[in-house]
Amino acid sequence: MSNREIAPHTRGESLFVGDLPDPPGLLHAAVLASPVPHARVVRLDTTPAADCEGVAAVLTAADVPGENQIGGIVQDEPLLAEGEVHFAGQPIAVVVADTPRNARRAAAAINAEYEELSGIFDPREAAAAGSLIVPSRTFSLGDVEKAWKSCDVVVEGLTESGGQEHLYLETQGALVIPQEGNRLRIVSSTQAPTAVQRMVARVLGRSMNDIEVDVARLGGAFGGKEDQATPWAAIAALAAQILRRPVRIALTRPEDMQMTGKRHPYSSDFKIGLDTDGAILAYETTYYQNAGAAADLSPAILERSLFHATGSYYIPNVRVTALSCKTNLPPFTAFRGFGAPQAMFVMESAITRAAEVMGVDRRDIQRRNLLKEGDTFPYGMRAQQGNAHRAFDEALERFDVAAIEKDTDEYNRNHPLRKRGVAMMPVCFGISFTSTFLNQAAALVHIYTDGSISVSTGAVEMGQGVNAKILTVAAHTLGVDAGRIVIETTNTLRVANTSPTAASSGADMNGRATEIACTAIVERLRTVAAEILDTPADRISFDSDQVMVGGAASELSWEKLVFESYLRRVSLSAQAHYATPRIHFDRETEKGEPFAYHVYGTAVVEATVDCLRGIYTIDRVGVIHDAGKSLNPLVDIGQLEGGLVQGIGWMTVEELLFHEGRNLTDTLSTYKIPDILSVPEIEGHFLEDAENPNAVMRSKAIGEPPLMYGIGAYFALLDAMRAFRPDREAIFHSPMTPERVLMFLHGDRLDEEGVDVAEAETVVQR
Ligand code: LUZ
Ligand code: MOS
Repeated sequence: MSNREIAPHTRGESLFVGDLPDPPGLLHAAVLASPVPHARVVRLDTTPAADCEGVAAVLTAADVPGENQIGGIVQDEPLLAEGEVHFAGQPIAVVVADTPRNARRAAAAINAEYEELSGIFDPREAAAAGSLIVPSRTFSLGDVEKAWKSCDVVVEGLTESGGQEHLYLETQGALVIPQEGNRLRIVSSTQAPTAVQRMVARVLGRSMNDIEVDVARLGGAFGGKEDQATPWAAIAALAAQILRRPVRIALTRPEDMQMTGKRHPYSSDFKIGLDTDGAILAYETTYYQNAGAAADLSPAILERSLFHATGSYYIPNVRVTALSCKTNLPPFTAFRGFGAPQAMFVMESAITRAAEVMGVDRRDIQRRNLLKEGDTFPYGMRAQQGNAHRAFDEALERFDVAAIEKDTDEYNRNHPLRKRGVAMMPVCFGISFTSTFLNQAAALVHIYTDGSISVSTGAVEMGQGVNAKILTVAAHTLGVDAGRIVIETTNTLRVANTSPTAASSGADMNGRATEIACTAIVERLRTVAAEILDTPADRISFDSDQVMVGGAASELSWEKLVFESYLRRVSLSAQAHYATPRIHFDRETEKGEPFAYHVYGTAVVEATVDCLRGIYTIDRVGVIHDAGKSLNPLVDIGQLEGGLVQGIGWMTVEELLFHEGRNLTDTLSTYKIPDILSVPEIEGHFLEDAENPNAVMRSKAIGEPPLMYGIGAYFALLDAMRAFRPDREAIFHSPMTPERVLMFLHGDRLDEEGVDVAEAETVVQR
């Protein structure tokens, strides 16, 4: 949001897809989705639906004029099922009617019969059956086999991390309006306008220049609209093209929760080896990624897991393997962190287990092994800054972790039924798309003859504040008041071939493109100003709507200069393209320099567990975060807090449950996210003097990294639980719901009949 958008947003005046005025003749689409996870569709009779009130058409795969295929990385995903269904929630048919209600009623009237097939839901089972999305990949450094022999301690273990529902406020949707020549204008709630344009063209058998995609803003996305906004736009476009009428689709919350993918659940094995000083000498893991029924972005997410396998640590001998396992669940997809949170959870679990076996503080192992400048990642790149250490040590000091731990110990001694835990969570996150070609962006800047300015880029505003940041870049580069600038909608006619606004790189790359375009105009204006003021061009600069000569304001204003430039037939528009320099990666050797830079930081998380009930609070989180030279500290603190709370949710109360392939948590009464009352006291600070030479205006990307601070909540809870049950081994199975806490604390004291009353009484008396 830019400043101009905040007031209308707050007043509820900003328009989302569902709020746009109905175009004349508007129809509404609803989807028949598979109720079963794996089956042959033996009968699909749409006539009962066609006979329903208000129905304009019922469409199936047979009605797709182009390719019935929306797979991006792998061509394995039909838009509408053909013959077989592979997950519960898979779209089979589309009904278009005069009202959303009539469309949904008619969809329910379709007569479909299924011959159910056996399904696979567990990633390890899928791997054992050879059901993989793509071949497995392994990153390695040094020689783990040799290294195990020199370790004093080697421990192994297993971790599970659950999926996560995006729960963007605005559900998936699109509005498609046929234009002259049956070209289509699509307003889509997507992070990837070009992906929508490309896939719609493909499905409809059209060329991309027949399809315009426009995005004003999204009501949240979190990765859920990077790939998975596309089918809904394609479904509406299919109906609009065939019927030559405007069509809107907007999923209800339960539809969205049942039909769309979420964060990938992972099941992982780890093995870690250390010397008696706590130096990690070797680390080995296998990640079983539950990819669901189609590839979607899973291979890229798998890759990012490998890139983040060692978290914030330098480990000289590493071998990490990742398998993308095909199951009969909805295709899991991008979610803030994109595979990195899953990998970091495994790393922290391994360290925690090692600390437990060695009888040392987890924090000492963490600190001992933090990345230093020049250390090599398993993928060959070297750490460029010493900010992992700086952030960790500043967190220790600023939040006085020694005092917190002392208080915690004392609290735990004095409270038999309540225990506290403290965990530090260091984060290191690579910035850039891991697919090198996606690291490009463009901007189009117009200055109108009255001096007002219009900026278009490929960045999509989804509440993350990218427009505010681009506004800052444009105002700074042009030397004008931000009030002169409008950030336009993201539109494929103005900025083409956009990468998704994803990978935390939206402001970085589109900001750079904006800077380049503005600089080109500034250079032209400088020449005109030099002529008018009769002074060398290198003495001219622009500041606060004034032309400056040698740093002092001249009599020439921005507006006068702009109009004078127009009269002299100087172009007041510029288009610019930015491609992140230097980055490369070789998938043969699995080595390269895939990231422009890394973001670092450390959180200190404090939690209290009620050991009788299993309920808990995350009390306080202190964060030292490396934001470079923040482009907008208010936006960045907002991202830090929001990401952190989302990460805490993933690790604690957000439990995504499937039973036999059916989502049991498809409403807000069954899927819990943190509410405002459960949000901890958060104290976030940015690392000082952390200017980043590798991003726009020396800033750093912010979107995803803070989510991973939330992983600390798991380990703070675990410490509290183990203060109550020091006899039990740590478990690494997230989310740590109150039920799971209770089972850890007392589960072994229940007999088969239920509660062992004598034991329970003893527990109460303690
Ligand atoms: N999307 C993507 C992402 O296509 N590639 C990435 O590397 C990535 N990383 C984070 C979030 N989304
Ligand atoms: Mo994303 S997980 O769409 O940056």
